[in-house]
Amino acid sequence: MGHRLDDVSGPARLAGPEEGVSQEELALAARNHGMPLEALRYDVTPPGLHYVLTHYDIPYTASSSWQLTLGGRVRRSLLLAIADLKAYPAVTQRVTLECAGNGRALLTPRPVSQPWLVEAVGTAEWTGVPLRMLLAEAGVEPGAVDVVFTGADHGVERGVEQDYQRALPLDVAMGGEPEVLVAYGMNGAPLPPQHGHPVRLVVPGWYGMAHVKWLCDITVSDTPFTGFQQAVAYRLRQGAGDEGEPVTRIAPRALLIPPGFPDFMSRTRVVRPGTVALEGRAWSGHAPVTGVEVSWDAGRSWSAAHLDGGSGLRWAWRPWHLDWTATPGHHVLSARATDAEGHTQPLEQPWNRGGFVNNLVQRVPVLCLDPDDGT
Ligand SMILES: Nc1nc2c(c(=O)[nH]1)N[C@H]1C(S)=C(S)[C@@H](COP(=O)(O)O)O[C@H]1N2
Ligand SMILES: [Mo]
Repeated sequence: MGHRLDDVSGPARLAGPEEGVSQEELALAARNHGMPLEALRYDVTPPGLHYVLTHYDIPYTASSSWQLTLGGRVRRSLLLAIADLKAYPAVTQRVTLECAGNGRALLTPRPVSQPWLVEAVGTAEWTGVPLRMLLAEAGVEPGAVDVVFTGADHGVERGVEQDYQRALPLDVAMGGEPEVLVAYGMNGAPLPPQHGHPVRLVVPGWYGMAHVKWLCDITVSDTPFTGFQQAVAYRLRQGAGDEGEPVTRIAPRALLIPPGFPDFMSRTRVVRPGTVALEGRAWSGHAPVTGVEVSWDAGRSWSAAHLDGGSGLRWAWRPWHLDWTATPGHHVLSARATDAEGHTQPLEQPWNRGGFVNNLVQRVPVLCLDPDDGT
């Protein structure tokens, strides 16, 4: 096995019927941590609790010497230091970020990759320059179709050595709605190393893979980008040979703030009989969330929850709440979000080879204690 690298360019391997999570998956899970779900209580995820996903190593980067190049099909190339970026008007947006692989480890069969349950999410206030301003300054030439973003991290993935690179269609990059940011601030401070210090892309409403960290180059291209993370990874495939649809915007999801208190090993929630205030968050990258329903009988019946907060923060998760009267015994709680375009969450797993865009409704096992048992 000494010099073996993973197989070239196919989609992720599928785990066998009885195959548990391997030490390789555990190593990924330990590096790429999720947001503890109790942190759903915060409007903005506190530092260190936001999920992290990094394909290769976190590069060691200094903002003092950082330079961002912008070139390709433009009238004049730009070379931008952090101070140059800060000279543009700053825009701050509250954005909920979610990994496209969120929910993957719950799939059957399981695609072997970063084994997320449902915790690959977080919300931050990102500050930076609108990308369209930098592109306007450089002057996009006719014929441009894609804008390619390169991170400073480097690795090998399924046999392909690469810099982390992703592209956006020109209309999305120039769009203004959502405002794509070249961000240098997170929650009012410089970006931490794991979130892309000193500069990253932020694409509100799109899954995480589009938000390129440690951004060092922007290239406007007159041909569609076919790099690994665009053409091989992050596509919705049923069969290994399918071309597949690209992964883009975040499908709706609602999550519960875990009610009661947990059992250490099983993480089963424990509550006492009576009124339990159920609360959570919901978001969608397609359109604003218009409804959340809650079930306490494993999805057989649903009750409408109250949506809280205004609709002013379009790209951030929205709080919701509903009281539940808990009775002694075992229960399974679920929540389901629907957005203004009618997208909702399935009750059956939306399976694909990469385990992307799996917004199957969450199932939260709860044990309600029986006071007559002396507990
Ligand atoms: N340069 C670079 N950017 C990257 C990645 C990466 O590995 N390298 N991972 C992407 C993926 S898959 C996700 S989900 C988000 C995670 O962002 P976060 O770690 O700040 O939460 O970053 C994206 N940007
Ligand atoms: Mo991701």
